[in-house]
Amino acid sequence: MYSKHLIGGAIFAAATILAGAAGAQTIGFSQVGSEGDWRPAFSANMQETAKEYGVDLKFANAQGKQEEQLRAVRAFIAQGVNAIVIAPVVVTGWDQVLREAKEAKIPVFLVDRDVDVADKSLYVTRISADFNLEGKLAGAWLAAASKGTCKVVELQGTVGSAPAIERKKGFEAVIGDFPAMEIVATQSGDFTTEGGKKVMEAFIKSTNNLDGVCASFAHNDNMQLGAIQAMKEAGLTPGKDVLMVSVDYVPAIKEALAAGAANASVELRSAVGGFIYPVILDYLKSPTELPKWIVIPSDLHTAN
Ligand code: GYE
Repeated sequence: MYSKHLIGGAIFAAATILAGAAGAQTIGFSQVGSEGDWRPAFSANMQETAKEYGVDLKFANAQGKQEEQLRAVRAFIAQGVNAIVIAPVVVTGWDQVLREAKEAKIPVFLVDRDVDVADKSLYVTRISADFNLEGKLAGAWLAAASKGTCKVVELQGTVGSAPAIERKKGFEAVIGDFPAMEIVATQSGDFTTEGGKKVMEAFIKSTNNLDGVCASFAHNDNMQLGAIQAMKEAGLTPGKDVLMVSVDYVPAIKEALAAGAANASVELRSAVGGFIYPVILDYLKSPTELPKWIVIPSDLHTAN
């Protein structure tokens, strides 16, 4: 025997599904890849929150390759999705495919990383953190922690990516004000733990065990975690011998902060579907001109 309650519930559920189906928006999301710990957390949040907003999300993982992203975006255009979301691997090479989306009248939203296009009307808006500010926060923390005297090794993110470009610029802008602060070695570790480990191993060799080096600035936590491993293997004490500052604030760096192996991390929020979907859905309901950048705040976290 069915209770009234159960039947009522079933009718409500059916109505919700129907309403959802009638109004469901299909959104194609071309994601960078699954490098590091931050990116998969961001992907998972985008997939989970899509359900909450009744979005039918077509998710494409480009495995770090721009060609894959171009293919995915063209496939979304061919499928006639309602909107396209792109987290672009690198800033260049987007003009043509964005023109194709515009011709197909499919609005494009950038998330996380940026593109470098002359015609900004090719996308509606970008919803992301301020990578330049993240670099500045890291630089300002280090200037204070080192009292303005510090030789820095830098582990850069993916070459040509917006966060690698902007975090470096922001960091340099701040330390440039301190005559006794300088970057003595810099190399890309491609935002991965393995990449960071290799780069730090090379720095350890080229600087005679980080002799005179006061800090490691990594464009993301995963590279810093790799660097921490490399330093420990070389008998060094990260967090003490060398100040460790990075970006993302993933769970593993929180552990390193608690253990004293890392000193500071700038948080890049990964649970941002709740910022992103309302912007897209409101726009689809009534398209209006939006600011070209909707900024998600960043926070600095230190060990104590
Ligand atoms: O910091 C890094 C990821 O694009 C800002 O990409 C993002 C960066 C993030 O690989 O961990």
